[in-house]
Amino acid sequence: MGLDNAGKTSIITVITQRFGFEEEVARLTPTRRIARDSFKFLGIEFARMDFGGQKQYREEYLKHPEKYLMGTDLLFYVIDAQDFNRYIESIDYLEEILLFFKEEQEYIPICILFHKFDPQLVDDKDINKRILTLKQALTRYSHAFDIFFFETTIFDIKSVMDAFSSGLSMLFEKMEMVSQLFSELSKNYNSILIALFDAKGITLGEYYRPHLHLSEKLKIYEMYIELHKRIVNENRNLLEFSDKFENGERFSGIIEVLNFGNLDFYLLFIVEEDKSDLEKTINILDKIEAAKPQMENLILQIIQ
Ligand SMILES: Nc1nc2c(ncn2[C@@H]2O[C@H](COP(=O)(O)OP(=O)(O)OP(=O)(O)O)[C@@H](O)[C@H]2O)c(=O)[nH]1
Ligand SMILES: [Mg+2]
Repeated sequence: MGLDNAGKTSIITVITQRFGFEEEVARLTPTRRIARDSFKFLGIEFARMDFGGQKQYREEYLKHPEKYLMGTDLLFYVIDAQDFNRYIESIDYLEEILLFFKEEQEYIPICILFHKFDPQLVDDKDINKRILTLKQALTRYSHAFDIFFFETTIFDIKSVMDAFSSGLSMLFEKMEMVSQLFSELSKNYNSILIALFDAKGITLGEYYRPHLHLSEKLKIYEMYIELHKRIVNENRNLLEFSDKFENGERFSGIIEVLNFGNLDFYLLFIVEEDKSDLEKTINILDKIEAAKPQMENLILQIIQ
């Protein structure tokens, strides 16, 4: 939910397509009423509703909230971070939505997306200050609701996928254990990243080497999307690769497909390349095989 023009439908388009979405996003027109679709995550079917944000629709939802909002498990609220003039209007709308859930005593997780936080704005003092002020104002709801903030932009697919994945993870109790496990595992290797994705690119858990630069994270994610396509097209279970960052640092990695019944998961593991001793790098990649049973066990617990 969110005001008209906030970017809700664009976000859903990015999540469902992941690549080649630019044309479709450019063609979007305001959503009329509610656009419904569904998706599967961890074998569970979710109904997703994209609430058209034009004034007449907002008024209708708020007039009969029980008709539209009852049974919601998770709310993503999208604010156009660039549209300062509408911050207050947007907060007012959110407040009314939360009032309904409060009355129903449905304290669902709320993910608030400061959207259109485009790459060139990351270091912009003005917008950062305004967003911070808004976050501070919103913390007054955090004693009743679990509120999570995200900065997103369609020009950084990962920012959108992270917000979506984190929101969904709230609905699966044991999911945070995946990242914990990866963080433990990372200590045994010179790991740059360990991540587990579902077939649609939703993150179940991840570990990134601290201080990994944003551009490096993006490079990895975009590379992953390409390699994932290759794995699917070539019907493979394993793919090894090697590449370098802009600063020249080389890395090696593998993607391994883990099957559980009809669910596929993708394990992405990237380590620093040991220039002086390539044998060592290969050993590390071999060794992660040893950690697989632990991982598989955890996945089983989550999907049960
Ligand atoms: N700069 C920038 N523009 C964006 C971003 N995401 C979406 N937009 C643009 O914002 C406009 C509105 O996007 P929509 O996704 O249609 O907005 P909406 O929230 O679905 O609007 P309603 O359906 O009317 O409620 C479009 O012109 C998009 O191209 C973003 O991350 N950055
Ligand atoms: Mg829309």
